[in-house]
Amino acid sequence: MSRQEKARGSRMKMIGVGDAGGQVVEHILRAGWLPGVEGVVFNTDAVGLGRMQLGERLALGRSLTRGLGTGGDMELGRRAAVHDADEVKAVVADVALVFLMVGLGGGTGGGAGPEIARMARDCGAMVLGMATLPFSFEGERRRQQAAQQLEMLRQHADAVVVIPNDKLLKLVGDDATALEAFRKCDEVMAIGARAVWQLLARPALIHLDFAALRNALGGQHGEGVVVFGEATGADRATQAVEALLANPLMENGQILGRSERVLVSVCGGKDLTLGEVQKCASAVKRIAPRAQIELGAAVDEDYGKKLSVTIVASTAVPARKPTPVPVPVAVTTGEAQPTVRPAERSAAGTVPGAAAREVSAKSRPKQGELPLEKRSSGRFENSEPTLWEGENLDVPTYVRKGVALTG
Ligand SMILES: Nc1nc2c(ncn2[C@@H]2O[C@H](COP(=O)(O)OP(=O)(O)OP(=O)(O)O)[C@@H](O)[C@H]2O)c(=O)[nH]1
Ligand SMILES: [Mg+2]
Repeated sequence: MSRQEKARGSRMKMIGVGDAGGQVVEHILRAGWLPGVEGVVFNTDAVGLGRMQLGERLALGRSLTRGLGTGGDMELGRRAAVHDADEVKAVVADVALVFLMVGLGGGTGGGAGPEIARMARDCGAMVLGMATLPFSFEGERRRQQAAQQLEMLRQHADAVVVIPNDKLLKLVGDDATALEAFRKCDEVMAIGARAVWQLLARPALIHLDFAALRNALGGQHGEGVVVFGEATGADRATQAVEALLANPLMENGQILGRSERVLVSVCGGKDLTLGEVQKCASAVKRIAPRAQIELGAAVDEDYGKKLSVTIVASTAVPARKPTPVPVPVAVTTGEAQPTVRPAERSAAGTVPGAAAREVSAKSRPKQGELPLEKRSSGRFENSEPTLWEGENLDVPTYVRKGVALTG
């Protein structure tokens, strides 16, 4: 059976690699959006893995990292995957389609992710990568590392949907917490995966085979955008498209004007008509005149009277923008604040696009030094630190979190 044939009607898995990838998989499992699709999370960081509640959780490279994560070291992440190749292959064996979720820029998702994609393809699976690019405020080194990782992921996956986190700030606004921003990233990736899954796993009204899917999502594209709109009622097709266009990520439709390829996935209940699908497709075509459009439509009985239209569009490679100045490290001179990872921040932690905003003179913390031991960034000691609201993400998680080592 060819890989293409296997992609329909056979097993699908979503695999999250690293902390961000794990969060996305957990989000999808919790929402129940991809019924029947198994979720697996690989992480070199035992603490991160322990936070996951759903799906199969597998430690990667434990003997290399002692369960402490890679601290942004992508070569260590890559070696961890190679070291545990047997475990990875056991997960991807007999799987037809793998949704591989990673947040690029760190060591595990970005380093191990492309290796896992390669192994999955070697085992005969189709691999659809869904990857985020770091926020600008995460620093130049992380950005460059993410660009390198994206190249590798594109080499090994059949197709990659790339979502730049910076774009998602439009959805949450400057006042959002880091946690809200990351949950929005999780959601956007989940919506993209669901749109593809619906076309492959649900009865098709307009069949889209994997070759067309790969055509729509693959290739050397620039940025991606995943947007979704849904509606019920008499004119639900038009209204679903209007809801989609109202999404800030659409930039009033301009993003489609710049898009080269667009996947349009229409889904509805049993009463979905070809006329409605046609209406959605024509509306997208009008706004994306230069794009090659791949259209698929599926029937999902659970939809009832609802109709949804999701687009996954990719634009040409954008020009590089100058990188903003990194957020300065500011600590209060009083009691030390507990350190938390970005994904764990509570409502008190704001999105650092936000963090770079002016802090009122009254609340501005004084610069000072905490009476802590010097934290080593290991091999990144002499390079630009990856700062997150004053926290250096290159410092191993266990050091940042003050986790005591045993054995
Ligand atoms: N969607 C999402 N993205 C996140 C989250 N946390 C971090 N990120 C993004 O993902 C990138 C990679 O970070 P992590 O996933 O924490 O890194 P990792 O893959 O676990 O790698 P190491 O921790 O360096 O071993 C970051 O630079 C952020 O841009 C999250 O909870 N959700
Ligand atoms: Mg991690």
